[in-house]
Amino acid sequence: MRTQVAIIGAGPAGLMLGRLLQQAGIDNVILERKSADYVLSRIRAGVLEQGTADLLHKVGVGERVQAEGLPHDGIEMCFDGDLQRIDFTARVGRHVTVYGQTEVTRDLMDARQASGVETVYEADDVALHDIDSDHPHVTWRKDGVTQTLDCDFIAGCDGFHGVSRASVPERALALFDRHYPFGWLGILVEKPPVSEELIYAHHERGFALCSMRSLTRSRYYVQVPEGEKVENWSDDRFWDELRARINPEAAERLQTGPSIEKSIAPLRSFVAEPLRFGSLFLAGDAAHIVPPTGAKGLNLAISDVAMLGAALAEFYGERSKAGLDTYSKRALARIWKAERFSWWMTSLLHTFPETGAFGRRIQRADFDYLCGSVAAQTSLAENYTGLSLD
Ligand code: RFL
Ligand code: PHB
Repeated sequence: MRTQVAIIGAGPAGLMLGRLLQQAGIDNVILERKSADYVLSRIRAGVLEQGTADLLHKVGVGERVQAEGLPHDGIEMCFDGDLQRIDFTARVGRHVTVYGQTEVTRDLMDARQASGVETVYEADDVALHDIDSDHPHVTWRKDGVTQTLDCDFIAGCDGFHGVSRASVPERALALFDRHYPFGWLGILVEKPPVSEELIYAHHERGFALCSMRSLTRSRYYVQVPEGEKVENWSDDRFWDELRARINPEAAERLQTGPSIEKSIAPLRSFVAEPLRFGSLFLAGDAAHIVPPTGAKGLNLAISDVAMLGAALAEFYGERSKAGLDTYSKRALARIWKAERFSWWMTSLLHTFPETGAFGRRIQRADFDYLCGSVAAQTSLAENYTGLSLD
């Protein structure tokens, strides 16, 4: 088998890149380790930057996000019960859209299937070969049979635990990593959200987030210590903890019910540099991880492939390597800004076992500064709604 671009991974990065390439007339095949149903069952991100929603429209899959996505003009920040709204529209004239990652993935998968472009699901033992040459190839096993795909380029869109980054020789990558000593326990519940907008709450008991998937389905998170087990959290314990951490008016309004999903996600910051090794390009979680506090992971995956897709289109359309040669540098410049913002939101809103009373006073000062400064609110709004691609 032969294609122009082999894409590893059918998450949002791989599927969006596939769509962009298809629209530019570039042949591509996606190889995904899991089944389509499994990919769609992962509950993850919920907030789309304006640029992400715009790109869904641009590539012709914007119908559902337009009809079902919830435009949000701001967020509520809460510190020990005190509330401050950050008004995105007033500060930067932009908004975000609440629309689940699962739905983004479904829209892209449906469009891909309808257009007949090849995706191989349940591809076992995907392996990358000759990535330091102009003639790489990929092998995998399906139903016990080994298959080979020759290509010009490989796009590693296979997430943090994928095979692509692991195929680059160790000496060729610099890794930057920050570990946080806590995770997020999240639940999904078939109840209307507690508030029209998301509430990000700092409390001495720990961080809490009130989010949503629709007007009838809510997503809530609480910070839990590293190593905590989901089995230790009955629904009742979760609701009591959430109520204790958010502002009293919201706690009073909160509608609880049986959880339909409950899981713990670890938090980390991570960047691998550079994003190119020979004919392999890394994009999305394969190259970087942000803690979810800034709602940036999915959006960064999409902005990476927007740049990579344009660079590949330039290569095939104009025979220019300029975009491919600068992809890593351009994407990393934006990635590090999102890393900084996600780290800052995490630092402001979580309790850190080691920082003590001084650290808490600094966090309070950071929150008070945000409340009193239009410049600080503008900075938050600019980053949260998404920086431009350049
Ligand atoms: P994905 O989504 O992990 O997709 C990678 C795909 O590659 C496949 N794969 C392989 N395929 C073939 N061979 C192999 N060897 C393979 N190894 C892996 C996998 O099965 C998978 O299908 O990466 P991608 O496309 O880069 O997308 C990144 C996003 O999924 C991620 O950044 C976000 O979910 C992060 N995130 C959030 N991002 C936001 O922008 N806004 C949010 O509100 C937000 N909330 C979150 C989040 C992530 C969370 N968790 C669980 C980590 C909330 C949570 C709780
Ligand atoms: C979510 O709804 O899952 C969500 C929203 C905002 C975040 C993280 C996760 O910052």
